[in-house]
Amino acid sequence: MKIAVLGGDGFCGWPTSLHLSDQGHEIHIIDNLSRRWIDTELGVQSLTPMDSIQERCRIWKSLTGHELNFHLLDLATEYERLRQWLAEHKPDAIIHFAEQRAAPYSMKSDRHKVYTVNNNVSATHNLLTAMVETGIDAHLVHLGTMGVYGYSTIGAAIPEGYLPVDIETLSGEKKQQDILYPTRPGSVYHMTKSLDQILFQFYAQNDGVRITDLHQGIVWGTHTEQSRRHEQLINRFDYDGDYGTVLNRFLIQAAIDYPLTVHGTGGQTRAFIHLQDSVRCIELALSDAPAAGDRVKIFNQMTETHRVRDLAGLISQMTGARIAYLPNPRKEAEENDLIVRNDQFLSLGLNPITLEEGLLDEVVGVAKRYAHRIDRNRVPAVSAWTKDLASRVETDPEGKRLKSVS
Ligand code: NAD
Ligand code: USQ
Repeated sequence: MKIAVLGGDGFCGWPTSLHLSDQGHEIHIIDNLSRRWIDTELGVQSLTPMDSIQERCRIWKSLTGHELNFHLLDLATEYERLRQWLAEHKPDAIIHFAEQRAAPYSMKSDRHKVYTVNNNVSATHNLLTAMVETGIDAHLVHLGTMGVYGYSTIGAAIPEGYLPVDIETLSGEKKQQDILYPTRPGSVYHMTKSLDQILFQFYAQNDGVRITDLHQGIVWGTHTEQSRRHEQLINRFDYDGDYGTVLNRFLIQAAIDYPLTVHGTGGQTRAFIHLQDSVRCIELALSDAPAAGDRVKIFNQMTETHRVRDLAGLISQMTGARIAYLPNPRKEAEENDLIVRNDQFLSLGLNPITLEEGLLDEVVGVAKRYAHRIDRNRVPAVSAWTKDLASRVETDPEGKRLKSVS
């Protein structure tokens, strides 16, 4: 297949491009490199030294003979170029990773809120309307988030996208209808993914665009089978307070003897998936495309759920790291249960990699190797969800909070 990977320079997009290229697909990476600019804005860098996208593509070609084509294009602001690109290249499938994906970054200031909404919603809408306008028949696979559901299950499992509801008609009859699971985003970033869902519903119904939306949990790990093949193919790894996600953050914190930064009681339960499974799920989703006129196919792309404090406990046991319970900069439930259905990927043959010490060790190993690249001042999560919470943010978990380290 000819596959366009939008956002293919990012943490999930790069290993997905390698994985699909390895299988013989023709890959076109489209990216505006905004994530690299955001690193500059925040004064941070990936824990792992990332080469330019052009250099990474060159290394892959010299190792495998497979071409990775890179196109510098902003999906949100360069609509005409996007439409022309689609008309010229006519991909069979499009994988859409190209959004601003950090909840803390999206809540930093009004400017960051505006940027995140403009970027994410325009990127998705530009893509959909350009697909219709050019008449290409590509299968669109979008990376959404578990966070569109919120994280409370009221004791029932979260279904894969749709909730069957009984509606009583005027004549008193009960009619069943599937509706999109009620959305309850917890940040401006998560809100953009909820808006994406409505865009997808409309274009699938109105224009027969074939769409799969993957509601993904938190991705952890750093290597995949392909990225291990050469040190210059190494993946991005974010550890800072805005872009670092919880499990990967705890692992690097343990590696540099920084207290594990648990927000609040750590009673938040979240869904997780290893990066290797994430790329495999995308391959499986590509092989199971909906037909024109079908409703959007929604998969829950996660393999297990964990409570934040249990993860901290596990890593502390493994490494001897101290745990700091910090005031939570986010507005979120202190404690929640989370039960999630993921039957569709299991039935397509996904054999989940679960949290094992071996794999956790591997990330700690990567962190130790590149520890000299870590700026400890960039570890605290300082982006607060409200002005009130901002006044309680802990900027120095290493110093001030040592009292509350257990
Ligand atoms: P990332 O920030 O590492 O990568 C996103 C890429 O998209 C970057 O290379 C960026 O430059 C590019 N991009 C952003 N806006 C663009 C635009 N307007 N035009 C062109 N390129 C643009 O993020 P990631 O961790 O790889 O996440 C990829 C997708 O998966 C996101 O949509 C995210 O919401 C979703 N997701 C990620 C996780 C996770 O834990 N990382 C979990 C669930 C879902
Ligand atoms: N947390 C801590 N300590 C930290 C960092 C986070 O306790 O140092 C807590 C947060 O308060 C939150 C939980 O861990 O309760 C998860 O935070 P996160 O930053 O790992 O994940 P989140 O903000 O939800 O976002 C990440 C990705 C996003 C993706 C989402 C999937 O950045 O792109 O959509 O995970 S999900 O969480 O399933 O919605």
